[in-house]
Amino acid sequence: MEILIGIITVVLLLIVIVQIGKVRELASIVRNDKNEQYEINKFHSSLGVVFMVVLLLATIGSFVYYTDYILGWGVNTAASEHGPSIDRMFNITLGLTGIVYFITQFLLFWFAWQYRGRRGHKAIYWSHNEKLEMVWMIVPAVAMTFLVVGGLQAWNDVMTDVQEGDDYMEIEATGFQFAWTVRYPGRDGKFGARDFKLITGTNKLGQDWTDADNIDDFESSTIYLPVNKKVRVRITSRDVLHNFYLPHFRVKMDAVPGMPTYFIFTPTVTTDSMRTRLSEDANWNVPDKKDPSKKRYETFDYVLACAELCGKRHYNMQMPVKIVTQEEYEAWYNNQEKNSTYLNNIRGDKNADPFASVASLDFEQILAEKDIINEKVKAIEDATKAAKKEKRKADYEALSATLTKIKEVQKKAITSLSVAEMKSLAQEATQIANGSVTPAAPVQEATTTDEVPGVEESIEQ
Ligand SMILES: [Cu+2]
Repeated sequence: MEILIGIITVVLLLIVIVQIGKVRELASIVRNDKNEQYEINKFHSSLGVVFMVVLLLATIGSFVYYTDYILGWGVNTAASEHGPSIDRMFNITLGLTGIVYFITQFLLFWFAWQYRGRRGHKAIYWSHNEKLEMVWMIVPAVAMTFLVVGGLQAWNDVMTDVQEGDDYMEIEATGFQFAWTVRYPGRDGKFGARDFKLITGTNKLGQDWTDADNIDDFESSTIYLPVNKKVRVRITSRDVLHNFYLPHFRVKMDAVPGMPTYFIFTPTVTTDSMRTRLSEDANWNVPDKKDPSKKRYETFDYVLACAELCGKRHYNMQMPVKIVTQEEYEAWYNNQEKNSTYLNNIRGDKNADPFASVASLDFEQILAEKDIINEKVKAIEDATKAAKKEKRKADYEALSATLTKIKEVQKKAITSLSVAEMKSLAQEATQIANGSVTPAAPVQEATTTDEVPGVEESIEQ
């Protein structure tokens, strides 16, 4: 309300000033007073110069004030491989348009002041000036060509699709009013087929359950990605236009219903490293508004947002993004497979499940074998930690070696699609774990085990 009153006051004041000016002008015409007109010209052109100075100072001031928020500057440098090329384009464009802005604004107001109507001055009539016209055509043409060609080059670099043999992973993001659904392809690396006609309350992506590739696909409410790994995002929409926007990675692509788009990028800064980077910035070293017990940088997360005005809760279309190390990613991934949309929502539903009659669904068995392997890994991990904590050096070394070995098995199990192979991997893991029961070195002291009986038990599993 106060703002409205303020605006109305300013508008009314301006009207009053304009009216007074008009009255003065009319009066001088009636009196046929030329001097009065020259005075008015001088006053107006001087006001213009004052306005110019204020405007240009305000431009510089706001630039300095917001430097910490400008993409590509300070802590806001891009966190992806292609990001710097986009930042460079932004900066070149900002620099060039900035220079043009200062020159043209200066000329605009300076001309109005320098060439105001004055006694004894008469305007020259110029029909045209070829030299001048060439200059103001060629200079912008060269500048524009430079910007467009540079932009096109950056665009082509960024938008080149993955080639055969590339090492990359794929996720799928579907926008709908008002959230994102992010799907991972599961251990087969393939997304199952979708059909919008199959969309229901339990099948929000319209996955076709007769396509076995869908069985291991799972959704996640946070995007997890390993650092330095190329990721191709399939972008789709279920209703209206949305836009898949990851500002920190300079990723931005429309999500169009009925027309899949994509974006390929490689995140280069983990969430943890980004937090460390932000901790060095004063703006981030303040208590977080939502959780004052923590600093702002401590609660930082990368974010996926929607950058297309898509409806009244458009602002709500956010999803946290975590960039983690390869090991952290695998640990996370290992726990996600059981969230397969098929296993959670469809399995056992007689009407919807085409595999209902298949008593031993391979995927379920594969996950069961995987659980055995994960259990063994966990036991060795715990034993290794305990040995480290109790400073049993020889035990620790032996267990570390075992851990490396068993983790290799675990790694193989992440992508295996065969029940038989998973069974043999589970056996292998069990053997490795059992083999580590006797510590390699005889340094083992009875007292140590007595103090921590749990350690030996967990090794023996
Ligand atoms: Cu949206």
